[in-house]
Amino acid sequence: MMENEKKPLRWQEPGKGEPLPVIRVNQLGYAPNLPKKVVVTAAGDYVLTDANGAEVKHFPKVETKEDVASGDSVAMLELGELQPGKYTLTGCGESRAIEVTERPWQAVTDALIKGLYYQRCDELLEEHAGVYKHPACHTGLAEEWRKPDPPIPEDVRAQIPAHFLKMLEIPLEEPYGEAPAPRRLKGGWHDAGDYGKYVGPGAVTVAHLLYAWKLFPQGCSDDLNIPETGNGVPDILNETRFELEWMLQMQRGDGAFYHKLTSDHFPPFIMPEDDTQQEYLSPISRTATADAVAALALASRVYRPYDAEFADRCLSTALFGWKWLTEHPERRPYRNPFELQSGFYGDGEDHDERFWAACELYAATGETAYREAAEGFYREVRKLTQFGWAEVSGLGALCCLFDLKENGGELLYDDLKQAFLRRSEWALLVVKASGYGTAIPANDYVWGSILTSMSNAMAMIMNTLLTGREDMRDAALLQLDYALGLNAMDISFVTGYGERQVMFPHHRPSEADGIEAPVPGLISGGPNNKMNYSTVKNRLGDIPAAKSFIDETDFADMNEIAIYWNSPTIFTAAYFHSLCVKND
Ligand code: 9MR
Ligand code: ZN
Repeated sequence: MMENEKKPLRWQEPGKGEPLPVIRVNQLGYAPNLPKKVVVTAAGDYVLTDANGAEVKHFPKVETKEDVASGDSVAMLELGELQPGKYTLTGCGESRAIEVTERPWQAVTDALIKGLYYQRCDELLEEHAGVYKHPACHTGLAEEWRKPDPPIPEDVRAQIPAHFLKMLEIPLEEPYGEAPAPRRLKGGWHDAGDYGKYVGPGAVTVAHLLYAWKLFPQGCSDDLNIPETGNGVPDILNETRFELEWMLQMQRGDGAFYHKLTSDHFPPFIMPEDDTQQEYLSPISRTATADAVAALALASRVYRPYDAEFADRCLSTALFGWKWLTEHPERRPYRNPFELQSGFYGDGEDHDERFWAACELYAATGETAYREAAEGFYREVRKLTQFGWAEVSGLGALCCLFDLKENGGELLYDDLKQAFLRRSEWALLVVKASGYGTAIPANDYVWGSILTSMSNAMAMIMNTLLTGREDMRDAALLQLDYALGLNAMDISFVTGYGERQVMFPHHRPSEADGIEAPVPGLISGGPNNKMNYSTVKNRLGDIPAAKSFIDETDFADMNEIAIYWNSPTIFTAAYFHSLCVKND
């Protein structure tokens, strides 16, 4: 089943073309026993009718109020309990179809996981990838990057922004021993719209997937039509292992992990098999090392029932990485070589990564030394509800709250739980402050704002799992709704899904493959009004934050896709899909 038909609709720049519809919905529909929230952007009377035209619900004299992030005047309507069926909401001279089905998000949940399969650095066969097949890619031998930075001429230095100059003051990490022979690394996912592979972001993605599977196995399909389907291992674990096998190859001889494996420039918009630039193993980083340790320790637990040899390999690699970390306790952010101009993923703090790693090692081994280490780092972590590539405290919280539980003791369980619950209240407040129910503060539409929404969704789902609170669950559901169309642009951010979907993501294969529809199951980073290129400013002018978005390939800062944006969406979608399965 391929979603390769290009839909005629595409998003239009604000103020141009047809006005957007007054009624905004989750374009994939709603589940019978969960809230069904829609947003209307004009005051007036609204009527919900069923397939026979009979009135089901009347919303008289709906009043709107301003949504700060979008500048729209909006009201949110709750459609209430509805039997599966086709409905129509009518008001202000417009109608919109609304569908209620038993499993509205099954297909998109599966597609988001399958989206990672399409990111595999590998040959994609027609039987699994359909028209998106391609030959093997990035098959050359990677070299370790050992070039010292060239001196920067004074006139160039004068033009370099201060924060960048500060970064250049950090010494490059020392290489270890003799330069290793160039070697071929296999597998791993292409990170995003580029073909680089980065250990930290990969580890975070792995964790989202493994926890999604641990907490909501019923939400994760075992029939994704990937090469391993039917091998007796759940497909979400099959897909995740593809990244883990690559990560295992990213450990340096002394236990540290290379930060990334990339070429020294982003390639043009060509297919992966045509990207034959030299790939480099970058210098190591402490964040990458701790992230890999954590993900591999977690993997050792998850995969043990299926493959003890693989589990052992993950654990021994993690332990070796941890040894390096304990021998290198001083903080040092990743220092990128000046001329290795791929993604940076610089992160000034590594206590959250070390915290997460220590938690996972304690869970994997039961040894108190790891618990003590985790307790030490816990005193310094604050952002327990964040799950992105830079801030991983939330992943440590997942481990403590759902795996270690009471074994975590007073600090890592009782105290952490209270702190976590307190912090997740903030996510709920953000949702309540937003007219569209979006968990992105109006002043925080950053590069990859979808991560903020989904990170908060994860936190609110964890809250509801711990407390049973429905307000938290419902606010989390609004984030899935947001991704699938309940937003200021009436757009579904997931390629291949929804009535008006992202069609031109910043994604090299989608542009280069000659196929009209983009590769399906990939989520766009969404609106960003912080780092917009000057071309964006020229095009959009002074547009509200939640509308700082252009569905065009050029705009990496708004419309790129990334593995670690798919994965928290998978966590969220799998949770809600699992509720539908249970309700059956
Ligand atoms: O997701 C990253 C975002 O948080 C940063 O603001 C941005 C700029 O540094 O980089 C993003 O990551 C990109 C990475 O550097 C290279 N591959 C594509 C990633 C997604 O845009
Ligand atoms: Zn590749």
